[in-house]
Amino acid sequence: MIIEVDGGQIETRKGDIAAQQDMEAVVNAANAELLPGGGVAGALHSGAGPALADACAPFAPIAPGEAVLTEAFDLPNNYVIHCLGPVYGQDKPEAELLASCYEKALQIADDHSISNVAFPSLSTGAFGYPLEEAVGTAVPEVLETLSNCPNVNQVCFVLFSEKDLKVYEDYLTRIAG
Ligand code: AR6
Repeated sequence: MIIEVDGGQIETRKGDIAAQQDMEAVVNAANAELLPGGGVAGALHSGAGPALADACAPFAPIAPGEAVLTEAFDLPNNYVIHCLGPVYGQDKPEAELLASCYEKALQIADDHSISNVAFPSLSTGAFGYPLEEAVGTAVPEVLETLSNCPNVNQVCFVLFSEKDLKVYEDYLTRIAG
């Protein structure tokens, strides 16, 4: 689904974050060391090739809530923005740290004149953040930050399952309505 919001467009789609041909930047659900891992990080590093880990090395380690930018190498994008989401129940305050990832990623995109950015659902896989709770932080933060990022026109949430997509779409339908 696509909704028009203050400052641009929000889109949701089901898919693989490593296969987003039309996005200038994709966001990585990274680990602190910015190394290849499972889930999103595994998919992006394997799509980008080993040069991505080399490009990440000078920035590591990063703290929960932080974001850093690299090239995207063999991915079909220009940039990867690596975010370290909070581990649920461990890195606190979780909601603030999760919001910070979305805010900083969009600010970095804006600073680099990146017009569209695709996010996975940060922290809701290996890091254990309950999806409904994460959506209630991620979406409002994106809406607020997007309105202050004149260069970013579109944010796309790329969800891996039909079930996750529905949670995002139900939330957006509620707030858009
Ligand atoms: N495309 C889109 N979404 C995906 C993909 C994909 N290819 N693969 C998984 N998801 P996760 P986290 C979904 O675990 O919770 C890594 O090992 C997944 O279903 O990738 O922030 C890193 O190295 C879930 O909804 O990220 C870190 O150590 C969401 O993306 C750690 O996991 C996030 O799942 C980060 O954990």
